[in-house]
Amino acid sequence: MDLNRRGRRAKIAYGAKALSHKADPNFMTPRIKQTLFLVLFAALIGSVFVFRALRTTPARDTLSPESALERYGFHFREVAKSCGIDFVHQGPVLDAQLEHIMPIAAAMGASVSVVDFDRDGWADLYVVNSGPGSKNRLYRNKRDGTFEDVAESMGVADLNRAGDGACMGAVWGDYDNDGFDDLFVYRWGKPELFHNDAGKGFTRVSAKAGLPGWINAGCAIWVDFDADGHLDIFLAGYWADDLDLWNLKSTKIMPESFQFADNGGRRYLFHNNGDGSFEEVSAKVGIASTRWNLAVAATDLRGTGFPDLVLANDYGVNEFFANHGGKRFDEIGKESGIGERSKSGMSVSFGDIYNQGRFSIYVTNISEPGILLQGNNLWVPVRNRSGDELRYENRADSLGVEIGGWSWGAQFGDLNNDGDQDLLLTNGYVSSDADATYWYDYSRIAGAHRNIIIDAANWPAMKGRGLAGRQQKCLWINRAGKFDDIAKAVGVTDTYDGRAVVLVDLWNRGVLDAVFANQNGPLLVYKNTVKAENGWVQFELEGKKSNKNAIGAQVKLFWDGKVQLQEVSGGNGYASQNQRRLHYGLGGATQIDRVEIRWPSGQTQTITHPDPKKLHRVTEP
Ligand SMILES: [Ca+2]
Ligand SMILES: [Ca+2]
Ligand SMILES: [Ca+2]
Ligand SMILES: [Ca+2]
Repeated sequence: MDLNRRGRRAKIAYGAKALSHKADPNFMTPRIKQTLFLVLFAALIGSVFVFRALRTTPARDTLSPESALERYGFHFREVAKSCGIDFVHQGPVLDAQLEHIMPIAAAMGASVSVVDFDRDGWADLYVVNSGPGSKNRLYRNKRDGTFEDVAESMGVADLNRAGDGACMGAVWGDYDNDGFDDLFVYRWGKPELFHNDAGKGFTRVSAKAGLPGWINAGCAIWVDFDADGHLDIFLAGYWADDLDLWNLKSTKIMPESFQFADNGGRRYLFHNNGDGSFEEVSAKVGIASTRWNLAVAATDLRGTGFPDLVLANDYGVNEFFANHGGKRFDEIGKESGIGERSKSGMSVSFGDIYNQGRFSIYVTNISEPGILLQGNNLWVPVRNRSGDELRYENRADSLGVEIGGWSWGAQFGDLNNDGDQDLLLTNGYVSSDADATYWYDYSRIAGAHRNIIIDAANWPAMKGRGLAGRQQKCLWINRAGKFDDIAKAVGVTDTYDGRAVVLVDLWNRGVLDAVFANQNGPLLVYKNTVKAENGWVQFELEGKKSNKNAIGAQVKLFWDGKVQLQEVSGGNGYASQNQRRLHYGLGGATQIDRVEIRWPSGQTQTITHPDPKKLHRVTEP
């Protein structure tokens, strides 16, 4: 609305300027030509691709750790090397017919997920690689501030062999409820399930599970969609299913449109039969879509007791699959307000940003100053509407979390333990040393006819140029529902091409540390220091009737006149999985009124006055 108006004004202004040159036969200088193309690009891509004066709040200048601690209550220090982590991601190398656009065709694969695979109470990290023959890492937490890679000896390293595809991400879930988290790895290629053998090794069980031979996956999560106590897998495709990206029969593999592409990969819902096998039931429950998917997250948004699915799609609108009793799903993106506009969705996360016991939804997109402004979305539930009347409105602009560059993964978490959920975002597409950028050519192809766009052979060669690279990450601190980007001030200063970000208390200190996975870049570990006066409390849940991981449990903390809702998650953001342990900041409060847990089984439990500054392990009654 407001955004469109401004956009139209900007376009008209550009148009008038160009027309005034009409008498001059040489007016089409390369610069004007480029500008015209970019305007055309915006017009063709539709209302959400608009020009307007940027109203960003630039990241504050850097501060000393002491000043940051004083002013904001926390600061980060990047410590990957000193804690023994030297991982550098290698991107996929696809069919040579894509060589001219390889940096953007193969721009994904950096992923990180948190697990305590050996159940020693200390968080470990699993990181996937994507280059031919490259190795994944499983970093075991040695409890002394360092990590060691045990992927090779555990049998989960060598997962990028020729013929198997390239890893895109991994999520952990205890599918057989034996107490140890099992590993699901998804690729542009063969999906794999590994059984965790009591933390001592892993056994590949993909064949027994009945997984398909090939899926060009964009994302996957663990979710118990029918609340039967067994974790199911939801997985969505990016590229079309029949493509082998290493042996292309045709180059007509690209999206058919930058706005409404429907020629991507299909969705899969693997129902866990409880005996180690899975049945694919997407058609049976009414989930059918072939949009180019990049992210999904599940939670019960409608208060039915069953988890709904929110999907962020590239080259199109987002989807909201409403879960009806674990038996049927309806796509209500448009009705709910989150599927109205086509953008380039890349991450989904849920956060109770106002401490009112309800989730808002954050989905990231693309914003490039002066060229393309989609803006990220923060969908806040409209007051007093729930169930089938549930509606969301996008408040990203007014709350200050709209502009985040070429955005990828984003996570909510209370980074300074003041009781308000903050938001951490990673970004950047393709960095290069070249002065020239690919934006002009990118806009030309984006504005072209379907038959042109769809054929990779028509995409202009990148020739070493970058596209929206070297971007400063965003860390928005939440002050009573208003967000302020202080990333640089608190020490988050890298400009790698970020993809995934996770939040995890790596050293059991009662704070959330952050780990970033970067495309063709190093894994970064940002260690958090929070001022001691701010309290916190953590909960680790174990289901009995519910799935053992308690994925899907909703937990409300009541304290200091506030309530904060969090949920145990089986994967969210982009290609990532946070710790399942729930972490709440308490600010200056020294007492907690109560905690209300709604287990995935539907059972509710209340704990009164749990001690602050403590991790509580809670088993389902
Ligand atoms: Ca561990
Ligand atoms: Ca298990
Ligand atoms: Ca299930
Ligand atoms: Ca906070």
